[in-house]
Amino acid sequence: MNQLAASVAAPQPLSRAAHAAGMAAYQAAGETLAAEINNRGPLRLTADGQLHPDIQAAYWTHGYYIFEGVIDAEEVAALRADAGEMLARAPVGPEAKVDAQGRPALGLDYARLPYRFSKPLGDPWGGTQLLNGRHPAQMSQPVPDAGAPEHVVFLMYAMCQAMPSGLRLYGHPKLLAAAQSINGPDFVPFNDAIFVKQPGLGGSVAWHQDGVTHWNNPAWDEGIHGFNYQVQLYPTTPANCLWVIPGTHKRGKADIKGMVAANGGSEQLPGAVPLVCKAGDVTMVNRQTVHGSFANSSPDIRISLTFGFHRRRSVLGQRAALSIADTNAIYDAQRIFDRSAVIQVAIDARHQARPEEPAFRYQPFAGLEEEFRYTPEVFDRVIRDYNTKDLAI
Ligand SMILES: O=C(O)CCC(=O)C(=O)O
Repeated sequence: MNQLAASVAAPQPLSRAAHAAGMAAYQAAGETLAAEINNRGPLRLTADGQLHPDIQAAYWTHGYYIFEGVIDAEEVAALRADAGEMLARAPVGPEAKVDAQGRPALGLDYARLPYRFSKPLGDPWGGTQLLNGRHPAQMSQPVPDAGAPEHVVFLMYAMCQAMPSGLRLYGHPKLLAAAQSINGPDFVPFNDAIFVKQPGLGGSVAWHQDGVTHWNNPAWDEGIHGFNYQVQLYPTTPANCLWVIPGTHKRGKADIKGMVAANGGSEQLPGAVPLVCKAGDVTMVNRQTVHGSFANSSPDIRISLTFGFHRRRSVLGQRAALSIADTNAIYDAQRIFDRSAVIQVAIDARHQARPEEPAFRYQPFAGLEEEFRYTPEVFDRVIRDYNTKDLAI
């Protein structure tokens, strides 16, 4: 084969810089659309503690909302410090037992190891059967700059156990009030995961819808798979942030492979908007909204504390799914109660740290508050390994 034929047969893999440049026009179009929809603002509650009806309506119309300035600078600083510490104490690779300083890694004694890795700029889930096969199309995986490590931390679990500030965040009164308005006063937790998109290295999350349980349920509706918050610890940009396709939460199961094929095989799906935030902003994304994020070929870090909530009736009696599918657990009332107790303990942990802030009253634990104070004994009983009781659907 002559040299020309060889170069036609094997196109050069995309470099990090070429990937970044190739995103520019798509990012600009997404920002224009996001500005037109303008689905953002402060987290406003009514006098009786409901999420403002205008925000509820906007959320149900578009399948997402950006709450601006929810987390104050002091709390962001505490969260950054704890997340940074968690990152520093990660094992140096998926099989390693020590961190970069040679110390025993955090979480070796947790029931579920709290770290997941990706190849730099890789797509660990797209086009695989992992997580119920919900990421059907693989994203492009540019080649990182020289000197990149073999693996990078992609996800960190167990923030309520590993990060004191993470537990306090979980008890945030306004975020819980909004969860109550969307999912009802008996709302229940889902799980939590910290997405880490390191500059020039962070992997992509292929387009997907989160929910896997209720697509064929005769009682299916646009809220049946709940929603996720993402608390942003750093300003986000179109290059590193989460993207959503507004309105897709209403349309049932999306044919994502078909959408990519109809787009000429390009992952730059039309009609998507970037959720660009400042530090301390919080996004709320319906778990049925088509969403994803691209390889972080940009120079900016993103750390997003992600935690979700469901209607109780969406999880009661359901079988474990997604990252805990292999447990084959059924979510009975006891499991729901045990996992929901994390919310009540978080409320008290927050109240102890911020006594001047009105505490949220979580209806399922009304009258049980004394049993779920934040103490060392309760930490061991409720918080340690709490994520073995996640309620993924
Ligand atoms: O933040 C990201 O990049 C992905 C988040 C996501 O897919 C999710 O929360 O389900």
